[in-house]
Amino acid sequence: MKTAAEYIALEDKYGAHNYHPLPVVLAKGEGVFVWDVDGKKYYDFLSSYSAVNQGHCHPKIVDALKKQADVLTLTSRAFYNDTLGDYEKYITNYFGYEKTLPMNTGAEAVETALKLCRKWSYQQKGLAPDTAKIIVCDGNFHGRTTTIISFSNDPDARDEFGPFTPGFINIPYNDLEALKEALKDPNIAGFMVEPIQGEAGVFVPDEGYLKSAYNLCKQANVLFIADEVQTGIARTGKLLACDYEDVKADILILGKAISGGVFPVSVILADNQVMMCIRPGEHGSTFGGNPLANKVAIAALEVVKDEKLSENAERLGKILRSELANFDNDMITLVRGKGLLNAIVIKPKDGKQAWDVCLKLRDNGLLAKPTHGDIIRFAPPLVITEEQLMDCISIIKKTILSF
Ligand code: IF1
Repeated sequence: MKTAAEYIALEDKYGAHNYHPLPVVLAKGEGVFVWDVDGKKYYDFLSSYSAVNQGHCHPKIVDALKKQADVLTLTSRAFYNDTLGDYEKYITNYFGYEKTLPMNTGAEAVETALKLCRKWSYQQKGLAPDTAKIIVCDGNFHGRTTTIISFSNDPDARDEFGPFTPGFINIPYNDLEALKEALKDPNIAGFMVEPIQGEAGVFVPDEGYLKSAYNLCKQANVLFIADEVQTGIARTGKLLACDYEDVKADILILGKAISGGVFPVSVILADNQVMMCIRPGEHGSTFGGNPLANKVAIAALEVVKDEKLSENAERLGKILRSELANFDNDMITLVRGKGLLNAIVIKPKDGKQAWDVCLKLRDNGLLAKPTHGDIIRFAPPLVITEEQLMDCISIIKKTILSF
């Protein structure tokens, strides 16, 4: 077996340097825990960017994968298969939509939503060819494709990747006046929004923002597109973050935890009026709707209901935020989030930044990742118990106090 340093050196030598990982080399996961190559055990407070909401290697989900792997893995969509229809029926009922379109990654599902929105605008709204515009928010993160980064404000995501896809209008997040103004343009086809901005640092909008934004879209005959790739599947304390405001998006985008992190699975959901705008040959993917994905996703969504993960996330999220908010120290300046999607803002102390805090947290048995220099995301798997959470809170407090 290699040492941790040897594994890191391998990635450094043979892999592209498109990430800057925390130095820890993981070899095993179970529930809320992961183990490194030396056998040291950690609480996972990132949950693979909210993909393993059901916990690492959930036995029911892994079992679904194993069983299907022996039978049929991929047919392509050139033929029907005996798992896709059942999955489509299951997921549309689960989220209350008439139709779904399966893809693999979050970015692909976002692309699918954007393409479908444009199709709808020409066929149903009657826009002139190639004039559709879609409103998006500053600080957004919707993925890494060339089109998606075209409307990012993050220089790292964008710079030197141009030329960019036209047809997008940026407005400030959480700003209804700006949305109202932008919707005056008759060529607007859709408004795409994250119910909570994840990458921006877990930015929670004002109460009522989503509902009002949805209503403004309805008045303007514009599709409301919710990117719940990160906020969805119980993460924020409800099945969808939009559920907090009783908003049913015209196009719902899901990924990550749909499979419990076992397999890349994403979808969009919409009703017939919108979804039927796409016809054979106009969109798809070799792996989208494959038998492994279909079986895995059903199992993963069943776990969310069976184990009441929304309720757990809502209850434990409140405990986490109140414990950290009442914790007297001069390094944590802000705690925010919903359910178990949370972030703290770190004020540097003696030159020590969020990165140094994460290294210490690692040493003390808890893995989290800094973003934007001063923010640390706290998002454990939703299967975490209250006792485990209290243990994590004491690790976090002990770590902060050591600076
Ligand atoms: C990386 C953050 C999380 C997403 C939303 C679509 C996608 C994502 C709302 C695309 C992906 C990721 C990807 C991950 C980092 C990450 C992230 F730090 F950027 F904010 F989750 F916290 N919509 N989010 O959050 O999904 O194509 O990746 O499956 O390494 O880039 P994807």
